[in-house]
This record gives sequence, C-alpha cells and structure tokens, in this order.
Amino acid sequence: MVTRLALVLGDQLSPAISSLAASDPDTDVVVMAEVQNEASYVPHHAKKLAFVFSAMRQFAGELTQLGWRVEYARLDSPGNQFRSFSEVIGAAIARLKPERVVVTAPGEWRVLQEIEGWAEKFEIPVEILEDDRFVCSRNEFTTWADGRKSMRMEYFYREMRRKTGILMDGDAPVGGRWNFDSENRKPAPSTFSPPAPIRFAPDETVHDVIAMVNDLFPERFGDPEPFWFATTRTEAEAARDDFFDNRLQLFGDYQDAMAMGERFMAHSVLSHYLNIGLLDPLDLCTRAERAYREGRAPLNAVEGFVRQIIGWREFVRGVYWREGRFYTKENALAADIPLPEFYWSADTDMQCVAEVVRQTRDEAYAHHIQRLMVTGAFALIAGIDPHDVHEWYLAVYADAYEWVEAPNVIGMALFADDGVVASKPYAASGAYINRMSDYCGSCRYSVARKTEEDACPFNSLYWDFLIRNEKRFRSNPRIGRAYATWARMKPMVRKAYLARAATLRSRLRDGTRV
Ligand code: FAD
Ligand code: DLZ
Ligand code: SF4
Repeated sequence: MVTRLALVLGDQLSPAISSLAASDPDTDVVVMAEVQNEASYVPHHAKKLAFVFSAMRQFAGELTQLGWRVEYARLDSPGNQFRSFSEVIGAAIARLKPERVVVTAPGEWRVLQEIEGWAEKFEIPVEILEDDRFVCSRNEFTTWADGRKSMRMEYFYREMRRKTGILMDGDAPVGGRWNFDSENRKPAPSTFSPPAPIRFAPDETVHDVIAMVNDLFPERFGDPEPFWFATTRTEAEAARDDFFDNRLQLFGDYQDAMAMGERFMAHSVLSHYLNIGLLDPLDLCTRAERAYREGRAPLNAVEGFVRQIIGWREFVRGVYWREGRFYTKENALAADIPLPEFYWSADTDMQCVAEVVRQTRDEAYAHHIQRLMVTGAFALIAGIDPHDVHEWYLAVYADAYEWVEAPNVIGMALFADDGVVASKPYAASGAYINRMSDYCGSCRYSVARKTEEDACPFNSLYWDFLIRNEKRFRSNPRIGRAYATWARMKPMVRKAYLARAATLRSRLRDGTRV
C-alpha cells in the first residue's frame, strides 16, 4: 500500500524539500517526470534542457541511494507519452492507488493552477506545501508589503539582514552601512581576466541526456555541447567552493563591468544551481560572510553578493506572487515592436547586443549587467513588446524560471509593471555601455555620434524613449533631470534625435538590419 505520492518537480532537487520532509520512504513513492509541456512552454535553450533533465536524473539517483522509491519517467523511454504533470500524476494515481498526493508549491502560477485542480479532478486529497527553501515566505512578504506606498528592495533587504543575522553586528550592519553598491561599479582594466568557473566533464547520465535533447529538440536555440555545468549536488558544491576561492574577492569591484570575450567576469555563475535546488541560498550567504570575517574577501564584495541573494532574489519572488498571475502580461509603456530576430541570431551591427546574444547562445548564461543594460535596456528604449522579451529571457537562460525571470524582465528591465520593481527605468545611452565595457571599440556604430547613420542606436533611442514617456517620467526624481538636458538642446538637434529614432524603430518593426 502506498500512502503518499510525493511529486518532485524539476526545480525542486533538494533532499530536504517540504514534500519529502512530509513523506516517508517506507510508505511513500516519489514521482519525477520529464514532460513535453515543461520542455516546450517556451523554446528553452538546448543547454538548459540538458541541464534540467541531467540534474533531475542525478537527483532521482541521489534519492534512491537515500532509500526512496522513485518512479521516474524519461522523455525518451518507450511509452512515456506524458505531456503534462496532470497526465503524470493521473497515471501514477491509477497505478499506485495512494491515499494522497503531496507536492511543494511550484515556482509558477501556470503550474500552481494546474496542481490546484487535481483534488477535484482525481478525487484525492492534494497537499501543496510551502517552498521553504526561501528566507521569506509568501505570507511574510505580503505582510511586509501591505500598507507600504511602494515596495523597495533596499528596505526589504534590511529586514532580511535583520532576520537572518547575516552581516550584522548586533542590530547594526557590519561596516556601518547596509549597502556598498557605490563601490561596485568599476570598469574592468584591459588586463582583467579572473579565473573562469570550474568545468565538469559530462558523465554517462549527461551524455544520454545530451543525445536525447539533440534527438527530440534539434531546432532549439543553442547547443547542449560543450556541456560543462555541474549536474550533481557534489559538483554544484565544488562550483560554489571554486567561486569562493577564486572570484568572490573581485566580485564587488567589477560587478557591473563587461568585456569582449570575458563571459563570466568575477560572477558566481551559481544561479542555475540555486534555482534548481542543488545549492542553498542561506548556506551561500553564510559562507560569504565567513570569507569576510576570516579576511578572505572584502566587505564590498561580500555585501554585494549577499544583497543579490537575500535581497534581490527574495524580493523578486515576493513581487512575482504578490502581483498575481497576469503580471507577465503587463505593458505599462504600451511597447509593441515584435522581438527582433537578432535576439536569436546575433545578426546585428550593434556589437554589444551581438556579443551578449552570442554568449547567451553559447553558454545559456549572461551576467546581470549584460541582461539589464544591453539586451534589456535596448528592448526598453526601442519599445519591444514586453511579453516577447519575457518569453525570450525565460527560454534562453539556464537559470530562468518565471518567479525570478518575470520581475527582472517585466519589472526591472522594461518598467512594464509601472514601477513595482524599479524606482526608475534603466534607460541609458551608449555612453553607459562605453563606460562599463570595451564593446564600443569594435562596433560598426560610433558611440560618440548622436544622430548620423553610423551613430550608436542607443543614443537616439534613449532620448526618444524619454520623450515618448515624458508624462510618466518627467517628475521621477531619479531620471527627471534628463528632461532639463533635453530642453537645453537646440531644436534641430532634438528633431534629429527623434527622426533617427523613428528610422531605427521602423527598421526594427519591418526587420531591416540594425
Ligand atoms: P551573481 O552576479 O554571481 O549573483 C549572485 C546570485 O545572486 C545569483 O546567482 C542569483 O541567484 C542572485 N541574483 C543576482 N541578481 C539577482 C536578481 N536581480 N534577481 C534574482 N536573483 C539575483 N536571475 C535568475 O536567477 N533567473 C532569471 O531568469 C533571471 N533573469 C533576469 C533577467 C533580467 C532582464 C535581469 C536584469 C536579471 C535577471 N536575473 C535572473 C538576475 C541576474 O541577472 C542573475 O541571477 C545572474 O546574472 C546570475 O548569474 P550569477 O549566478 O553569476 O550571479
Ligand atoms: C524547466 C523544466 C523543464 C525544461 N522540464 C521539466 C520536466 O520535464 N519536468 C519537471 O518536473 N520540471 C521541468 N522543468 C522545471 C519546471 O518547469 C518547473 O518546476 C515549473 O515551471 C515550476 O517552476
Ligand atoms: Fe553598443 Fe552603441 Fe557601443 Fe555599438 S556603439 S557597442 S551599439 S553601445
């Protein structure tokens, strides 16, 4: 007799997850399944598919070793016709006749709604348990956010510091300040070349998955190989230690910097392990703090790293659930240009965008500033349809799940949520990219030019964006001053900016090369 079916989803690969903590290896069965819908609800990058399926298979092995009975459905096993989680669970209920189903709450409204229908559909009790791998529960976030005029990450982050005691000396932040971000904006010197992240050779499980991905999803963006991601917990922990030993020291200073060919800079490249459950966020923060206290890393690096995890990561999750299931449809700025083809092909003369898309295709990875200030800022100022942009980000990055991707894209990068996540739009001209990278040096466009045919497209699109959205942003204290600069320009210059932007936007609309 089976008492419970514990369904473990592909991003729930943690042995202590609530669904397993509530189950018993002696009486209960764990169900895991590779399903068509999950592989296809957006056209995930081939490397992301290889990563998720490999890590799922490795985790099923880990659970078996721990004494669990695991029923695992592979997409390539004959007879696996499962298109959805509902089909998986329906078949398992029919076969194993459990008393109840237990599952940890999924990371997306789409899947939550599906699961919420199961009790009635299958006439069985279904327990949906809190995902307690986060520092802040959904309820706690709601309590924090209720009654505030606006939700700001910085205040939320301070609460999380107090709650966890990370980087705290009693009631005060270590170093006397909560935030050292102003020290984390240095451009990288031309000699900057931090040690690359550690690479793992694919084992037999990974080789099998790569063959399956090539066979079943041959048209997907990117290639599963070369494949070097960790897929087991032990490997992910080695990737974590490699970051702490070799890159954390530089993480702070060069957090916002970009350089041709330097795909990872001093970033941790750990988000895909965290989001899938192979690493634990609090454990990472505790280790980072220890590195600071033992004199192995400076405070600006450690505080910056901790802020990304117990600040931004927790904050965007709270926003995702609080804003509701139509959040991904928001389009406050009425942006409507379809996603340009070069987001897939990298076929554009804009060196910065081409470089980020190429590296995204090769690695299923780009670091934060590349996502925010290159592909994100371009989409923002050009007026690309946020839903298209959202689906692109959800597909192309190995760490992308809607709960974390959508607030970053819809909110932070595109301001499509009208300022829920960001207090200002992250709009910038080419000068920002030129300051923070060496991309412009090898670009066909000139970053110094404003309105000519060879002028950097960011320059005119930036002003055009501000003018198109003047009503909304003129009184924004963080960007409003730009309107005074605009007012001081000669009318002819202003006219030329708008004309150049109109040409670019119509090229984007009709697919002419930019
Ligand atoms: P590091 O720079 O080393 O940072 C350390 C950790 O902090 C990351 O591993 C991540 O877990 C966390 N973190 C940092 N910034 C954020 C943030 N803004 N939101 C949430 N967590 C953060 N992150 C995702 O995990 N999945 C996504 O799908 C995703 N989409 C994004 C889309 C856009 C437009 C933007 C601007 C950001 C997005 N981010 C996303 C946040 C961030 O870019 C990535 O977490 C980070 O680049 C991952 O690389 P890393 O592990 O080297 O991060
Ligand atoms: C991302 C992903 C993919 C590609 N495939 C599967 C899958 O076949 N089976 C599975 O359980 N999970 C998969 N996932 C992760 C899910 O999409 C994720 O658990 C939900 O979107 C909820 O966040
Ligand atoms: Fe990008 Fe403009 Fe620099 Fe070219 S000149 S790399 S388009 S910012």
